[in-house]
Parts: sequence; structure tokens; C-alpha cells
Amino acid sequence: MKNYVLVFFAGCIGLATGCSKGSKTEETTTPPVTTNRTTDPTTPSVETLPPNSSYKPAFAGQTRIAAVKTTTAYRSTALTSSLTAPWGIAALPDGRFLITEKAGTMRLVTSTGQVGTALTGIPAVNAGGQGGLLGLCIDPAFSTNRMVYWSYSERGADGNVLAVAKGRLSTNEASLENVTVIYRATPSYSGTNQYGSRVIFDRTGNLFVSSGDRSDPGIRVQAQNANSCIGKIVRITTDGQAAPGNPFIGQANTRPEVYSMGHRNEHGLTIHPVTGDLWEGELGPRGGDEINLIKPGANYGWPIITYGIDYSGQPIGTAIQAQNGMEQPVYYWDPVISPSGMTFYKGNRIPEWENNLFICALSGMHIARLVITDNKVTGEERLLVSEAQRFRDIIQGPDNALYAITDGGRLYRIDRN
Ligand SMILES: [Ca+2]
Repeated sequence: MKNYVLVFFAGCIGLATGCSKGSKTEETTTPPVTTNRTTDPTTPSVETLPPNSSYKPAFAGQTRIAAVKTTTAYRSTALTSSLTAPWGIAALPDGRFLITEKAGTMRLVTSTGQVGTALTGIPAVNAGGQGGLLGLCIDPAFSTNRMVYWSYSERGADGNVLAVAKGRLSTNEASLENVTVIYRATPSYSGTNQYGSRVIFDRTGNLFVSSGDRSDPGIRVQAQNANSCIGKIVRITTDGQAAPGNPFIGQANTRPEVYSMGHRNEHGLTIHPVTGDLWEGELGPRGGDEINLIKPGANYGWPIITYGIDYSGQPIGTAIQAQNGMEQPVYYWDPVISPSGMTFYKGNRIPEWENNLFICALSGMHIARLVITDNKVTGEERLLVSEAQRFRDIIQGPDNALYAITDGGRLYRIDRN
């Protein structure tokens, strides 16, 4: 196993010259240090490339917010590089991890990066295109019930569908047992792109699941149809039923499990540690990656409103960015960074990161740090740029460090020095 220890003396140029051999430093040309609540709106953004569209934001700070820079010295360590296209990571109470790999395997990984053998008992996935074994989470009562929940693309008789399964991690840790498929985000579709998907617990013991728009123009319009689970966030019980209190329960021509609609390809779901709100990140069209604050029953606009254009260069729909009854993103990126997994930091190891949102960037090849004040983004930083990795998912471990996985097979631990 290769170990990579990269020490960043952020904001401390004098110390940087004293790094030991093999260490790297962050670039020292970044803007002046700012704190969470004193962001100067004239400070340059971390983004220096021209936008893909000429669209204007709905409000100041909705994109290209002022750059901030972490002042606490921190380090990232690659604990392993021997995973194969890891997609989702969940922390166990004892400090180990469960990690999904796209091709259909799930493995235990120790806190020091020792990768276990593939667990048996996982239903087959259709790993074609963007499908595979995707997001996962453990039960809040895992210590006593050992239950695991995951989403994946399932090949069915009439197409592929995003499914959610659950199972018990066996006592000998070799398998998932009593596995049942609890939910399918119907309808099925022949394509294999843009399934989402993450699965996380809410604070009431129910599950949020993100279900992507499946990409193609003929199917993605169902993101606007509350009677389809394409392009939705659904909220279900651990048995896969519509969760009590869902916004569309009892309404005609709707699915009772739908929680929010008008989504594209949602790789990011996380709960704000203070407010308890659900925050979501989705890969948009060219120039339209979004962060959204999710309200029950709300419509997030895709594919009617967007700040992006089609990858062909054509406008999306009628090229509008706002419409009554549709929610604006809290933040968007143009050009795109391809936001995947994300988490709020609620630890005490790096106090200036408290309640900041950390987002994995695939094409952007960094971890975006967003400072958020009163539900608005007030600063952005790019972390681990020099690693040149496609970051796929990030969580906070029980030791209050951040852990991130990359398409290149790495698991990083990120903590203060
Ligand atoms: Ca949107």
C-alpha cells in the first residue's frame, strides 16, 4: 500500500518553505485570508475561467463568491490507493468504513486503510454507463442492528431502475444477510446514465434517496411529473414505504414517496448539523451545477429552468433561469465542477470549518469548501487541488476528520496537523 502524506501549511508561507521532503504546499498566490462572516464581496472568486453561458445570477453571491482560505494548518493523507472506483463511503461507529465500488462490490476498510475482501450477498448491479453500486448509509442504531442501506442500478425486464436495498452486516463481517430490495424509483428506463444516487437518514428515522433524471430528453421531462420518481428526492421508511408526513400524500396523480422534484443528477445529500435542513447537490448541464436547500414539496426547476446550457451548446428548453413556483439554487457553478458527494463539517478539530459544506468535485478535481451563513454561500475554497483526483464522496468520521474517496481508488483522511 502506498502512503501519500501531503502537508499543507495553508496561509503560512514562511512555514511552507520548511516542509519535509515529499511534502507539497498549497499555492501561495491565493487571495487574502478572510473569516466566515467578514467576506469582502470584492475579493476574487476561486473560479478564473470564463462562464459557459451569459446568464446572470438571480442574486448576488449565487455564483463565483469570494474566495476564502483555511488558516488552520491541516494535512491530507491517502490511507489507501487500492480501491476500485469507489462510489460511496459510510463510517462505522468503531472508526472503520463501508465503501461501495461502482462495479458492484462493497468492502470494509479499516481506519488505517486496510481494504477487506468483497462482502457477499449484494444483489447484482447493472454497472453500465453511470450505473453501479452507488450511495450507502448505515442505520442510526447500527451498533445494535448492523443494518446497511444502499442504492444501485438494477437491470429489469423492461429497463434499468434505481433500487434501494437493505441488509444486515453479518457477525463474521463476510456478507450482508437477509438482503431485501425495499424500493424501486420507477419507471424503468433503457438508458444507463444519471441515476443519482445517495441514500441518507433524516432525523426521524426515514431515508432520503436521490433519483436522477436519466439524462435523455425524452425521460428527463418526468422530473416535472410528481407521478414519476425520475428526477426526484424521495423519502421512504426503512421498509420502502412512503414516509409519514410526505408533502404529496393524498394528492391525486402523485407518488406519495416524492419529497421534492425538478432535479437532474443528485450526487449530494446531507443534513445541516444545526438547522436539520436537507441540502442537495446536483450535476447540471454545461454551466449549471447546483447546490439546493430542499423544502418538502418544492420544485427545483429541471429541465425548465437552469443556469446551464446543453453539452451540445444548445439552450435547455426556452433558456430561462427563473420561473414562479420553482426554487432558485442557493449556489451554482459555471463552468461546472461536477459536484458529487458532500457533507457538512460539524467537528471541533478545525473550528473555522464548523458548519461549512464540503463537496467532492469530479471534473473539478478538488474538494470545494463553501462557507454558509444564514443559508447563503459567503465564501468558497478549493482543497486538495494538487492531488488531481476526481473526488467522489466525503463524510466526517467518528474522529471528526473528513474522509474522501476518489475515482482513482484513494481514500483520504483530512485533518488538522
Ligand atoms: Ca434547479
